[in-house]
Amino acid sequence: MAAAGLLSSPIYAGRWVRRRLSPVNSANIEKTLILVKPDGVARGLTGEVIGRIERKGYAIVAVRMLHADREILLKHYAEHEGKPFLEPLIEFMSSGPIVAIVAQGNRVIEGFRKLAGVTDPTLAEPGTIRGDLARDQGTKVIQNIVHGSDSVESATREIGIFFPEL
Ligand code: IDP
Ligand code: MG
Repeated sequence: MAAAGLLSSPIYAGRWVRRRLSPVNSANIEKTLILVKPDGVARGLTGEVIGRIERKGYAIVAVRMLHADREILLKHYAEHEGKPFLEPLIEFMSSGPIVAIVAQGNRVIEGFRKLAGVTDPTLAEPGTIRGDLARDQGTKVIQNIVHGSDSVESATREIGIFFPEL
């Protein structure tokens, strides 16, 4: 009763709403680059991925569907140069259309990686995109529905590759 009384007071409710909606530390507002990979697009999971990002509360600030070529993918996956899965990865990522998304929010880089789950879909926790929607298919490259930037530096670099106009 007392709590309801407090919340129904316009001044208190206004403060409560502001506290809940505004980030405590606005310095942590980030952008991240998310890709729905060819397996996700082919299976009609683009809406599911975007829905999960939105339901978590992050803002979608840009979306683009494209068929990525080798050149753009070599740039995007530069950190994996020399690894045995790079060639199969490039082949897989260029096998069909992908959807590139920029999401924004407080600590969105870490937050989206939590939503995605770990790289190996067999080990990804149920409740995550990879844990719920992907499985080991015995392919040379792990097909796991989504990519998400792993640091502020990667996010800036990757957004520049897929959205040079931003
Ligand atoms: P991440 O996507 O979880 O950040 P990364 O290590 O950056 O994982 O690898 C990029 C992508 O390369 C993965 O999402 C997956 O598709 C593929 N990949 C990573 N490690 C392996 C591996 O050991 N074997 C096959 N494919 C892999
Ligand atoms: Mg990565």
